[in-house]
Amino acid sequence: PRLVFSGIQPTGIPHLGNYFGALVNWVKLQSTAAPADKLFFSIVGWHALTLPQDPKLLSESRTTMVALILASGIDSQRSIIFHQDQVQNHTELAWILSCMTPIGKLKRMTTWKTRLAVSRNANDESEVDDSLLNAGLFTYPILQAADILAYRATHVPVGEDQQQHLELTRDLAETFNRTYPNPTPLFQLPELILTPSKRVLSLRDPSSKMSKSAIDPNSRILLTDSYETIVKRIRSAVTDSIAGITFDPVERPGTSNLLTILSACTGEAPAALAERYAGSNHGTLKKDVVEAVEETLRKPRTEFARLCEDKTFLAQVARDGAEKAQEHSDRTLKQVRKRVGLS
Ligand code: AQP
Repeated sequence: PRLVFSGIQPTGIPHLGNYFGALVNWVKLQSTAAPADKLFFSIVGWHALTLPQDPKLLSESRTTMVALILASGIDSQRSIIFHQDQVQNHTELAWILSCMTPIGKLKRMTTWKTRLAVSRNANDESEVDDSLLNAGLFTYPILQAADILAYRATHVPVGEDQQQHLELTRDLAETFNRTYPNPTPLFQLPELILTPSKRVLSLRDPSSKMSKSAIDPNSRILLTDSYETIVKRIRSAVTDSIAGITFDPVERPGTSNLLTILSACTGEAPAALAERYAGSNHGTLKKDVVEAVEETLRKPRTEFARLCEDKTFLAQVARDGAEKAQEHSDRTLKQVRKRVGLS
């Protein structure tokens, strides 16, 4: 049987990128899972702390995320939805793994290199200065490895940006198995399930991805946005002044992003859509994107509003999830402690 593990940060309402890049795939995995398969979907609060968070907003986002995962179609009877921060095994395993992780490996993580580049530009210094970045930003890939390995997950659905972190996870699993081989290797190497959908880009700056934490709210469409907001944000999406529609992510990232979104909503390939819209203008394309997005989000939005009325149920889902996650990860940690000599 497969054990699927994936996570999402409680850093705000998910946008179309999170929806197509993560949530929709989780629902697909849930519907195609064999009866013996287990699915764990974690709201990773500790990861959220790598960037400054307003405590009140973070606390609200944690609850909201439970509702949004359910509203997207995850069934709490079938899958385990839980808060990472309610299961201490993650941090304990992360510490043990961090004592086996060469610093050089962490320095090679593209996510870390990007952070460095961003901070360097902000300070306008030629030398890379990491002295002000927090250590959590540097070591969080180890916490991610612990999230996965604590459940001995066999399959991890993630986007391309996370591929390198999964490699690290596999490396750490192997190192642990080699260092503590008896009686049999503890960890099976988790496999990546690469998200099939394309990365959704910012509506205001198509050179970057759509992100919860980007400053301009018009750069993204949230799962809870009203029809009016969707209209406003798609209408103001940055495109180009080239006549007609083609799918060319390099030369026409804004236009191609609209086709990517339409494709994710309708299931039709971006290239096929481009052919159909070849003679149309951006106005026509945008109008159809609005309708497709509205059609896609209507159900989760309504379901979300309904679930938010039932805080007791949401708390119950999180409590049940944490209990099951604890029980499951306890089995791994018991073994880990014994093998390293701390039991
Ligand atoms: N723009 C995107 N297109 C496709 N997939 C995306 N994901 C994120 N942005 C896009 C995928 O969503 C999952 C959960 O993401 P996360 O909340 O754990 O963190 P993130 O990747 O850092 O997403 P954000 O929106 O950019 O959050 P902030 O701004 O808080 O850092 C992941 O599987 C990710 O690939």
